[in-house]
Amino acid sequence: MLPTTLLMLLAAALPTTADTTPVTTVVRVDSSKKEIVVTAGPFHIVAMPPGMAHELMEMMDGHDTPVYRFEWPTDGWFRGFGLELLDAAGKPLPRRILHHLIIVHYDRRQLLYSAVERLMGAGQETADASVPKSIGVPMTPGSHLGFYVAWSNETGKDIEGAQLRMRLEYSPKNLNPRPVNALPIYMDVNLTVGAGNTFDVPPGISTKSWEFSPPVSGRLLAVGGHLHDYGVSVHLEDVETGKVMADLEAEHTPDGKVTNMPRKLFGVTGAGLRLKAGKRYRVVGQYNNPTGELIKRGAMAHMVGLFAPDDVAKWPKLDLSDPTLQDDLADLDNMGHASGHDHGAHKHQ
Ligand SMILES: [Cu+2]
Repeated sequence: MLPTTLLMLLAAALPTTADTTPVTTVVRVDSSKKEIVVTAGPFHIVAMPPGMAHELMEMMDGHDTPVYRFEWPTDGWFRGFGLELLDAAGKPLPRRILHHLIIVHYDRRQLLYSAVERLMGAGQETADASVPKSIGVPMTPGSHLGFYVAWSNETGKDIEGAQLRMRLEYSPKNLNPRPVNALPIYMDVNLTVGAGNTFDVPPGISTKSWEFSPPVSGRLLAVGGHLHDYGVSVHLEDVETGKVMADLEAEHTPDGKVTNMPRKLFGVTGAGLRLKAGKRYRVVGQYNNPTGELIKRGAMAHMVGLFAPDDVAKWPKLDLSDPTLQDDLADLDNMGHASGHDHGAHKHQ
C-alpha cells in the first residue's frame, strides 16, 4: 500500500532562460484523492509586449521552456488532469498565461509515428479534463516523463517565482473492473517528426491531408482537433470508400478566428470507431483563407484522441536506433533554446 502522501522525486536542476534560479520538479502521490501532484518552479515568465501576435512571441527567448523530466510513481492508469498556475505567494494566476503544456512519455512510441508518446496536451482554452474510470492510459512506476510549457503573459508585467501545479488523476492497479487500456493517438496532416507540422495556406479554400495505416487494430474512443485561424475542419476518412468517419468543425468569430474545436466521444463503453490494421485512413484539414494572400507557415491541422488497441502487446516498440525517433528526441532536447528552434511551429501536439 502507498502511504497517503509519499514524497518522491526529484530535483531536475535545469536553468530557466531568464533567471538563474533552477526550476525544480517535485512529484507527490495523494492516494486518497488518486492524484499525482507535480509541482514545478520557480518560473520567470516574461511579459509579452502589448499587441504582439503569438506567432512573433514564439521567437522570443523564454517563451518555450525546456523539457523538465520526472517519473510517474505508481502502477495503474492515467485518466485526467487539472492545471494551476500560482504566483510566488501561492495565489492563482490567469490560466491563459499557460499557452500550452505538453507531457511527453519517453518509454513508449506513438502508434503512427516513430516518436515518443505525447501523453497529454493542454492549450489555453483546454479545461481540466478526465475520462471515465472504465478507461485509462496504462502506466508503470518509474516511467520516464517530461513536460514543457509555452507562456503567453499578457498581464503587461514579468512574473517572478511562478509555480505550476499539475494534478494527474490515476486509477490504481487493483481497480475492479479493470479499465480498458487506451493510449493517445496523434494524426497530423503535415508532420515531419523533429521538424514541425506547420504549413502554408493559399488564399481561398484549401485542404492538406496525410494517409496512414495503423499497425494494430483497435477502437478510437474519443477525438479532438486543432486548427489555427481560418481553419474550417479536420476530419478522418476511409481511403477506400471515401466515407467520413469523424468530422470536427471549428467555431469561428465572423472574421475567421478559431474560437472552439469540438471533441467527440464514440462511446467509451460501446464499440468506438473501429480502425483496422493495414487499412488506409486519411486525416484531412481544410482552411478558408479570406486574406487574399498566402499565409506563410501559419497553419496546423491535426486530430488527437484515445485509441484502445485490441492487443496492447502488439503496440509498436520504441526503436532508439531509428533516425526518425532520434530526430524527435533531439527536437525535445532542443526545446527552450530559441536559437536552434523551428520558429512558428509551436509544438502542442
Ligand atoms: Cu497550432
